[in-house]
Amino acid sequence: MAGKVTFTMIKPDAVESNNIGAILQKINEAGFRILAMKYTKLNSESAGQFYAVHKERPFYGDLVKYMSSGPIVAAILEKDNAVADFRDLIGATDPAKAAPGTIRALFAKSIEANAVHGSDSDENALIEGSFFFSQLERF
Ligand code: IDP
Ligand code: MG
Repeated sequence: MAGKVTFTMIKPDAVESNNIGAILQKINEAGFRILAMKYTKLNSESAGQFYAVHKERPFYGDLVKYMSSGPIVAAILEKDNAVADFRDLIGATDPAKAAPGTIRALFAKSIEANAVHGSDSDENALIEGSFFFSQLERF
């Protein structure tokens, strides 16, 4: 499945603002198929684990607090060139720098509360997808 799937989360700010439906519509319109989806909540331990790669960055503590502050939607998405195309669809990390029409430009509140996550490589898409979903081979 390398190259064909990516992993996303709709983050607490976007869930709180009732933007799950609008964001999923954007994702579908861009040609992504939802292979698995879960509405759930991270506690601080699991958010810390998910973002462990950012442990040394100054915003890590705040990020863990934010990502465990409310429910999220986790999903595995399928499309050719999924990782790169999804990063294009969501836009830059900082919504002030995200291209017009991207999900972060439309829905993000701040560089931290930036509406959605998108994997940055095929390898991380598998690691992150496995964090929330078992039996990935079925996809
Ligand atoms: P990405 O989500 O665009 O891949 P990363 O650099 O991987 O961005 O950072 C992970 C998450 O950490 C971001 O989506 C955002 O929520 C948060 N973050 C990144 N940079 C900052 C920052 O400078 N201040 C506060 N939060 C940040
Ligand atoms: Mg990242």
